[in-house]
Amino acid sequence: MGIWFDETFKSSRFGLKVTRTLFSAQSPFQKVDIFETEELGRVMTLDDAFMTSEGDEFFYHELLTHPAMLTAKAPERVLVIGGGDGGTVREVLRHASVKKCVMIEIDELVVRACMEHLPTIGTAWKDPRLEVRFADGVDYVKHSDEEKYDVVLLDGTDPIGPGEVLFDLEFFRACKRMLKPHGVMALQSETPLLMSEAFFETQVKLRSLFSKVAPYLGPVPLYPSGLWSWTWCSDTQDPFAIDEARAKGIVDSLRWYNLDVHRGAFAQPNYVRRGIADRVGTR
Ligand code: SPD
Repeated sequence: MGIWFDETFKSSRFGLKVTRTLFSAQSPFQKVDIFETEELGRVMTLDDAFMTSEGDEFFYHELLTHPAMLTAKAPERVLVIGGGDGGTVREVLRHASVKKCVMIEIDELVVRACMEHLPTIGTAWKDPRLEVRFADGVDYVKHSDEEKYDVVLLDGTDPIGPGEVLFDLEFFRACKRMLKPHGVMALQSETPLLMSEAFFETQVKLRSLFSKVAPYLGPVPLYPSGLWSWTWCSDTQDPFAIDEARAKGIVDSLRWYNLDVHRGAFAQPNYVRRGIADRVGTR
């Protein structure tokens, strides 16, 4: 039988056969584990929930990053909240327009463990445009008086326990405060299937802050249900107005994202469309 690691989420369970434990420790914030698995290579869990795997991380990180980056106006300054495995900043730094990427991660142990054990995910740690700070992202966006950002990406954990604050209206308002007027924000917004209330409530909150809010969907086989969502927000930009010239320079190096995938991801399935309309009315 061997050893299995299962994530139990509500009354669902997804498991992977583990061949080796590479890292296991308790940080001041959470339990951090990194395993070797047969199917998806190295996998990180936080508090026993799957966060990323070598085998499927490209779905998540490419979809969190490129829709926002390619619909913002040649972004130079990018803020990433969370993202301790380094996958999101790796995708941000593919964009030649970026001069500065600040990543605010609360848990230094996660970054140190990922640097050592997940080097295929965090391939951009040494990029001179990247500044990693170990600090509370909520506190940063609420109180920082630093220069604003063209793109803000929220790569947090689930809205359960300590991660709940990352889905608060006041947190989203503070993130918007850190955006330039033409900025674009994107965040992971959970599974619209098994976490439908969190997904729909997030849509409602964001609609009270931004004039354009567009959820988009994609697969993340590692996460509960396998169907994941991200949400794109801006006051001025258009989620379908992709800067194709800039996209050309990067899509060949990607595994999931391309312009057709972008357009398809933003197509709204009926139950998502109805769920939003029921809560906020049609727009
Ligand atoms: N259910 C897991 C949701 C986790 C979202 N963040 C993952 C971090 C990957 N960089």
